[in-house]
Amino acid sequence: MGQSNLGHFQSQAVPNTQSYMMQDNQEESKVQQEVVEKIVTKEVEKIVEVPAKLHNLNLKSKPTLGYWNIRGLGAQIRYLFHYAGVEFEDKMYVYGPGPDYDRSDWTNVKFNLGLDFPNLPYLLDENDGQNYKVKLTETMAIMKYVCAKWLPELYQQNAVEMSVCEMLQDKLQTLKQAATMPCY
Ligand SMILES: N[C@@H](CCC(=O)N[C@@H](CS)C(=O)NCC(=O)O)C(=O)O
Repeated sequence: MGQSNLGHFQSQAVPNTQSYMMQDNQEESKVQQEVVEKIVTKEVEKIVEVPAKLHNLNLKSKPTLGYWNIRGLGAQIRYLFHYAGVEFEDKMYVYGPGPDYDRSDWTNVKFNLGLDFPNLPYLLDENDGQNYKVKLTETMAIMKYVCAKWLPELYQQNAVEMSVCEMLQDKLQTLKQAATMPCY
């Protein structure tokens, strides 16, 4: 709780930010180059090519999905969990009735969950007994994580299939944006 998620990855892949900022330009581009190489050769390779089962992720872990007690952006993630047969905690925050629309059920905890970009929906996963190693927001990032971990056949078979998924996502997003406001 309260611990930044990015720190976990920075400590593995990115050099100390402060000393990095103090480098002169030449030194800076060398460091930058090293970071990029490290990310491209190690991190991306790991994410794109290695099956989820080999990521040392616990496929039996029980994730927590946080969202309002409505369908909204939460429904698609709930459907995905049901489709994958993954048991999850469906933490629903109460959105108060008008005219006040009290959001305090969420805002009271919003900045205490260790989320880098606190928002709803969020996903907490991979609890090691004390902390969640995975703390995500952004609906699409959450859905891709769920697929990469539990349903790799839907998303990350290879670069071509993945890019087709990305393309469809962007097209659907445009369609959805056009439909959402008129619906509300
Ligand atoms: N880009 C974000 C948007 C998330 C968002 O707008 N969440 C709304 C509900 S649909 C919210 O009430 N967030 C809580 C907050 O802003 O504190 C995503 O796709 O997940």
